[in-house]
Amino acid sequence: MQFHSSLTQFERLPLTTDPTPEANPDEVDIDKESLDASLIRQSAGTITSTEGGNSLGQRANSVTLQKSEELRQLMLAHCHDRQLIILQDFPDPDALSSAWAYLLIAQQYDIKCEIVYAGTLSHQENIALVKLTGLPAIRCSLPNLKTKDLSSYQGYVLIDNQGTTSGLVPVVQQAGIPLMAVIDHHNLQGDLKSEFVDIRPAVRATATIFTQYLQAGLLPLDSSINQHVKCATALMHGLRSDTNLLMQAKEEDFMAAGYLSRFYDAQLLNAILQANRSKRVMDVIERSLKNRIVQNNFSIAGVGYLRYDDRDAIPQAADFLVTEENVHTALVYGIVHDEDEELEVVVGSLRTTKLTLDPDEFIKEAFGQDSSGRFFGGGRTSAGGFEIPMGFLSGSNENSAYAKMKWEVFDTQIKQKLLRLVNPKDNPIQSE
Ligand SMILES: [Mn+2]
Repeated sequence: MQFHSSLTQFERLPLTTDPTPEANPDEVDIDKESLDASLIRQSAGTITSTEGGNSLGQRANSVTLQKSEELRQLMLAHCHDRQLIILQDFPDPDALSSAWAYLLIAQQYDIKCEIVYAGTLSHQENIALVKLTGLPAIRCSLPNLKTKDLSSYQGYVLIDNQGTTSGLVPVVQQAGIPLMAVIDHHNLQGDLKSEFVDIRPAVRATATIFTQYLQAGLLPLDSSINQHVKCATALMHGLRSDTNLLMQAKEEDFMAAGYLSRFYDAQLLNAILQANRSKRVMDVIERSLKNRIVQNNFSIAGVGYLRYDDRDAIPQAADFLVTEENVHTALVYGIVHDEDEELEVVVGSLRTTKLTLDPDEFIKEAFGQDSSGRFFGGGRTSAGGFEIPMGFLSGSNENSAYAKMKWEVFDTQIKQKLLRLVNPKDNPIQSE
């Protein structure tokens, strides 16, 4: 059973309002340059760029029109279906808002969607986002999913993930529910058999892709409809948080933000961003500061044990540590304990401002794969994460000597694996 995913969520807002500005590394161009734009328009049928096609880059525009039309066809073919939209176990604003946009598009075709995730919303801003906008995402733990009548769903959809970060996916697969659509901007994680695929690693946020769908006419936003305003606000939040407050945004993301700016509610967004950190999250950040070691511009900190609900403190601590002078990469990790299931997992986050460091490569290289060939983690531009299940060693922490010893073993092992890459003298695997 793979309750915990091999990747963790990567999308976080920085702790300070002063993140290091950075340019973007070269990336794979997946646009279909060779496609004749006029042909695409022709095949696009009823899809028209209602909001000024010349405002988007030509190539981006043609990919958008083609994908929007494909998605429209998919929805037409599945009218009246019930679908599960599965998010990563710990969904972020990009995933949540994009899923909501999918749900609203699908509603027009009488497709009933349920947005589910297995873990928790542990970031204070995510909780605020869901509460303040009424975003219809539901926690569905693994045991919960097993009690559901899965045969009533005709398909499932993966948004802002490719199934590798959700514990729910194996269960849904086992139940024989077909994969309808995958819409994501992370690097391709493996073979996917899906009716519709739109994976664009060059785009900074899945919210950008969805905004383009809306703009292409899949759901024209209307500022007199409250739900549209709230969804636009959520998408704006998702887009901003995945682009480091637009600092890593590219033209397409800015275009999308520009479009959303006509509909979103700035006050509502402000209220979401005002959400405060809990004391426990602050304590984890404090531990990361105390425990950090800095070597070769890498800041590495183990923070010990955390409750499941505070898991998000780890990426927030990494966001903070990477802001230190002379640090380009921060790695923070801890043992997350799930009281309900007596499960423990080592969770870690990486943040980098170093253009030549690929978080996906770095984490895969550092921690390798489990016995079934699954990587313990991966990443996208400037951020990455990992999860290492502790299996048999989980629990029994009431014996404090044992708990302490267990932490020390994991702490030492993780540091060893990281320092192997951080100190190129010891090992020639370079990040340049
Ligand atoms: Mn994302």
